[in-house]
Amino acid sequence: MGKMDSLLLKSKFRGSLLGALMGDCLGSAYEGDELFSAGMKLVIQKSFDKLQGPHFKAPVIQFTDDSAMTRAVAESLIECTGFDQTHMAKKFVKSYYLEPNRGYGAGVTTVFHKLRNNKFVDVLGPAREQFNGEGSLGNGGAMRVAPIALFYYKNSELMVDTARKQSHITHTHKTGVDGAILQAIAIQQSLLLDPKEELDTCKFTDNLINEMDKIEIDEEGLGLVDPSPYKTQLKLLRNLICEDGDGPHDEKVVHQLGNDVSALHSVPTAIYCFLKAQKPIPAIQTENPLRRTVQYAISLGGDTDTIGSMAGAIAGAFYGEEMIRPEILKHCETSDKFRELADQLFHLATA
Ligand code: F2R
Ligand code: MG
Ligand code: MG
Repeated sequence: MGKMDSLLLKSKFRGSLLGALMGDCLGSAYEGDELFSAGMKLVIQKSFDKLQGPHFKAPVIQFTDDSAMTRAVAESLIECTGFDQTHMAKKFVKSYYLEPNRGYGAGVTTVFHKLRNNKFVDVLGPAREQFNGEGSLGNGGAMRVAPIALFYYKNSELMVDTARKQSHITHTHKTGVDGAILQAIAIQQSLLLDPKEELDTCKFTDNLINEMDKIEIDEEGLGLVDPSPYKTQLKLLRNLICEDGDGPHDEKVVHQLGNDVSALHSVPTAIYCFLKAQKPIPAIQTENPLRRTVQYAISLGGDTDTIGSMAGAIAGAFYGEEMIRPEILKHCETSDKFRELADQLFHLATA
């Protein structure tokens, strides 16, 4: 694609943040449940249909930690006109103490307490101490990374470096950090593609594999059993996407890619959901590929809000805001704020 039309790019910025919000809000009710039965998938289908219906006056669905932290990342980038690790750490802590009941990870709250107690003198120490010094391998660094992918979309090196540094505030385990980097690269790739052209899912995956090849280097000599676990997962993903017919059963997808709270077993799953939803999925009745992405992600069970949010961020960056149904979005808390943040990021990133 040549130089992208500015209106399309603006719509893609909005699509990515609103897609992330939508996945989080709609997935939150199901978080922690097993992979769903056919009956439960029908319940989810009906729930989405109802939300999309014109006259449904349901209460607005609240967002969780995924969106609270995404908002904090976006606000910090905007207020500092770029990345400032201490500023972002303060944003996370402030956001947490204002609304501690947003369903934060059990471990990450310890980081917030320690950061507040050390008055941000040591911004990276608390995260390093997590899980007996192993660091968190949770998907918290990945679930909030969309604003960084957007802000630095023109400079891949800076984007990767910033995705890494923002993770380090709470997550230091290599797979927690590399998951955030992979999610950022997937959003950037989607942002730069033309949604009017058919997406080459194999090429999309191969590009991710090539990028992770540069990232997954065991620089610290950790002697890992699998030194490139994301490449391994992405190769599994590629095989799943290429299966004939209606594709693999959901059980196989969950078994191979995972659906849990670890970054390694959720980021590739979110990417798979986006790629799979390029085509109709028999159990999911909608013509809208963005809704299909989010609904499919949630139907896999497990960490539904986070996988839904990450898949929504990638899909929204590809399709743009036009593919997000306003009837659904009006049921998601603070969507106006997320649109405003996307516009501010767009202006800064394209200035
Ligand atoms: N916390 C949740 N869901 C729990 C239920 C919420 C419920 N609906 C409610 O409202 O109360 N979801 C959120 O947490 C995930 C992101 O977590 P994050 O930010 O990565 O946090 P943390 O605590 O660092 O890691 C999460 C868990 O992963 C396990 N873990 C991490 N590193 C580990 C290690 N090195 N060894 C062993 N276990 C490790 C721990 O169980 C952590 O608590 C998202 O799903 C978000 O939606
Ligand atoms: Mg959550
Ligand atoms: Mg979650």
